[in-house]
Amino acid sequence: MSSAPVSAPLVETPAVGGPDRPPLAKKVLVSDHPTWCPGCGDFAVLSAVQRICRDEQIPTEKLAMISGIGCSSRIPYFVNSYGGHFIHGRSLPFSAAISLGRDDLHVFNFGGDGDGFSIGGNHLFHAARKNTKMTYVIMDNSVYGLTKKQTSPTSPIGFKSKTDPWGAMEQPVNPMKTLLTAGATFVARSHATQVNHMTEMMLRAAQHDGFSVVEILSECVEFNEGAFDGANPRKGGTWRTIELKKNDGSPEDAARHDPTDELAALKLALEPAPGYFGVFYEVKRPTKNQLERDLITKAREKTKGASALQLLEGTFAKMR
Ligand SMILES: Cc1ncc(C[n+]2csc(CCOP(=O)(O)OP(=O)(O)O)c2C)c(N)n1
Ligand code: SF4
Ligand SMILES: [Mg+2]
Repeated sequence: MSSAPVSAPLVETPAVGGPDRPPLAKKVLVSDHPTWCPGCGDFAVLSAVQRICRDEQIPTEKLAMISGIGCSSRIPYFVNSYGGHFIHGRSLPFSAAISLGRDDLHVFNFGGDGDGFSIGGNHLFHAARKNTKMTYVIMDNSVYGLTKKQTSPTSPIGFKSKTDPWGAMEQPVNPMKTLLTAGATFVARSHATQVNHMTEMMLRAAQHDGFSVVEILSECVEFNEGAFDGANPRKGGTWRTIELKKNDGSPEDAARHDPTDELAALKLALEPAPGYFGVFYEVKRPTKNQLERDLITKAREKTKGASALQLLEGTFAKMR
């Protein structure tokens, strides 16, 4: 899934599945014991991430699991890989630096609705437009879980919380609309109870060359119980998936969604809650990783492979 590294890793480890290393088993990706409340939707998200890393045989030393702060952001503790639990809302620029410096790594970024759309909202916008290669998994429970029930940017109007004891009054963020208009090149949505669908969306996101985002509705059983039952058929809800175009010329294909059509994606995003699930948008655009690689190559050609010291000395010489 990755392209040539900007800088080579310090230590080369044997290839998984090769003579010196067995195929990657899911248990190898497990680290520590998750500390979430029993029944929390985040368990299913963790399991799906470990499943795709196992299925894709991504060696643990090629994985970087980064997060902000929140219950959802605990994920890096539970995956055996490089990891970072960063400042609330600030994990995207941190992940971008890792991706640009070591683009042989698969960078996953995890966070909650508060981390992504509230304190980290500004970083989300710029990470999306820059198209730095990483996969951002937003575990949306429509509440601040870790800090024990405050209104979050995705809490619906009327949601009673410690910050809105009489019910939330403000218009919530529409995650799909926000991500599309910010310029993300892969935007998908899923539900933690729909395990196969969620795993498929995360896999597609991880295979995307660019900034990919999956919003996963992940129930906080402690502070927002039943919030996403409306999309859960086992709880009497309606599960509406996006059927993607097959380009097979059939009459029914006309009604299917073209994921490169931004306006069609926005139309789907505007559907009232619980809305649609699947791939809303998927396009190719040069990544910041590629643009920087090209720039470095051109600069090296121009300076005829001079070392950093020689360049510095040359600059000082011109200043004399
Ligand atoms: C700079 C800063 N501001 C506020 C906090 C307090 N805080 C910790 S987690 C959190 C919200 C978490 O909500 P969300 O991102 O939705 O994650 P969840 O716990 O719901 O998974 C807040 C406000 C903090 N740790 N750091
Ligand atoms: S408080 Fe909510 S989000 Fe946090 S671990 Fe418990 S159920 Fe999950
Ligand atoms: Mg939350």
